[in-house]
This record gives sequence, structure tokens and C-alpha cells, in this order.
Amino acid sequence: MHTFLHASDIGPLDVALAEAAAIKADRYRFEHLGHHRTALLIFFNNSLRTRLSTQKAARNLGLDVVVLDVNQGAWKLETERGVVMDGDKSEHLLEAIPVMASYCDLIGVRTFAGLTDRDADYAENILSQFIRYSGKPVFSMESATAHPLQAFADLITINEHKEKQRPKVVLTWAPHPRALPQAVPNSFAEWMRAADVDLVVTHPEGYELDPLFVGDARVEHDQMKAFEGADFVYAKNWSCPGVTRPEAYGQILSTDRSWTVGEAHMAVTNNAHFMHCLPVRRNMIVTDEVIESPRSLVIPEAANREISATVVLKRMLEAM
Ligand code: AN0
Ligand code: CP
Repeated sequence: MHTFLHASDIGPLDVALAEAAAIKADRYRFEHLGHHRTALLIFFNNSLRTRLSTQKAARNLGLDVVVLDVNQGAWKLETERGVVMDGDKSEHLLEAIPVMASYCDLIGVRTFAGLTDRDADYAENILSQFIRYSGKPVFSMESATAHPLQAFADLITINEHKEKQRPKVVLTWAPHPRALPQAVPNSFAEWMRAADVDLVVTHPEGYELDPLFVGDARVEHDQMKAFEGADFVYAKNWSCPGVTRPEAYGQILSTDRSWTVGEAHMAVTNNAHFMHCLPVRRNMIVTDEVIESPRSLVIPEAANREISATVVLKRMLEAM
């Protein structure tokens, strides 16, 4: 595996899930693979879970790890070609990428969507330059349109907790005070479709996700109806994806707090597990009662980020 961005990059999901279970049972089992190799983790944006779990995963595999926070201590990077660099950016990505790549064997990149230029975001403008100019395997640690390490961890968590072969999984939009990317819901929808669960997506009008990720998954605009009989409820805010409302790309279209997941919502489910990728704003996305309930999986889900990252880095090392 040379790049990790989409569910298809990891091949058959049953094989990946079996590998995840084996690694969870013995997470140092492939420690020899990373000997004398270095992973570089580059953060253009904040992170708690990805930063820690990916470092832990790399160490499980015997890798050395270097972490760079681009906006803290590095030169400000220009990302557009053809710009006269007379502003505050001291270095271009076109030099910085091969330089950074010369010190490592594989590269993880976190770079959020700008949420102003849909075409640039959906072309994965920054990640694709790393893929093209680094000459090294590159994996997304949440890039403009996708967060595959999160979706893989979510799938592992659902697989561990499901009580029927084909559970009903509901992806629900929920309100948030700031405009957030679509990367998490995009990848969640993509991976759930690949895993063949009964996926239902619910959101207010205008929040339609890109068909590239959501395919022909069932969309139900009545949130309560969507929740009926659900085995898993996956909450997330996202901004306007610009599919049905191109002029509103990246904007907040609704702040309707009736979409905040509470006990009345969970009461119509099949005693569903609650999931969220974190960080979560309590009593905006989900009430205290629901996130603290015994059916909440937010902590095991975050813990599985170490497992998904270990599988992905292992695959990349094996392909070298
Ligand atoms: C980010 C997002 O919504 O994409 C990261 C989630 C893992 N969340 C925030 O910026 C709050
Ligand atoms: N879920 C997730 O990716 O969290 P961080 O933004 O803290 O890495």
C-alpha cells in the first residue's frame, strides 16, 4: 500500500479486520518491520487522538517517529504554484516536501479542508502534492475530504460490538458553532458502504454528502424516523458539502438544536450504541446523558485508533 486515503486502498475489509484483531491481541508482533525506518507525521492542524495514536502505532512497529507541527516553529509554507512570494510565507511546499521526505521512509499528513474552494478541497490539493513530490508512501491523518484512519477505527469498533451480522448504522448530522469539514462523515459513509452494513444518513436539507463517498446510501431527512431500530448511532457535524447548494460550500446552514442527540432520540433505537470520533462539544452534538451512558463507545472507538494506524503502517512497511 503506497497511499492511504480511501477504503479501497486497504483491500478486502474482512482481511483488514482480522489483521486488526490479531494486532490488538499482540500489538508488538510486527515490531521488526520498522527497524531503522522513520515515520514523519506532519500536522497543518490541531490533533489529540491522531497525534498520539499514530505515534504509538509507529512505535508498536519499531519505527522511529518525527512529528512536525508546520504552524509552530517551521517556516510558513506557500501551497499554490506560481505565486510571487512577497508575503509572509518563507518557503514553498515544492521544496519543503522533498526535503522532509529525505529524512523519512513514510509520511502522514493532517491538512483540513479550507472550506472556501470546493474544487481545491475535493482535489486534495495539499495531500496530492505530498503523494506526487515526496516519492514516499503517504497516508491521510485527516485531509481535506477524508479521515480513513478514523473510519477504519470506527469499523473495528462496530465489528467488536455488533450483535447481528448486518447492523443498522445511522450517520446523523448534529449542530456545532463552527464550520467543520466533511472528511469524517465522508469516510464514515464510504467505509460503511464497503462494509455492507444497513447505512442510513440523516441531516437537514442542504447537507447532502458527495456521492463519491455516500454513493446511493439511504438519506432520511426526518432524524427520528432514521433512528428507529438503529443498532449504532454515529453523530458528527459537518458544513455544507456544496452538492445541492454549491454557493453555500463550507457554510453553516443550520444550528437547530433539536438535532442534538439526546435520550428521546436514543429511545426509538434498538438500544443503540452511541459513537463520535471526538473531539465532541457536549450538549451541542450529544447530551451529557447519552455520551456518559453505558451504550456510548466514544472511548473504545478512540482507543481503536492505535489499532487502525498499526494495521495501515504495517501494510505500508510490508510494501517497501
Ligand atoms: C475536526 C473535523 O470535524 O474534521 C476533526 C475531527 C476529528 N473537528 C474539529 O475541528 C472540531
Ligand atoms: N478523531 C480525531 O482524529 O481526533 P484528533 O483531531 O484529536 O486527532
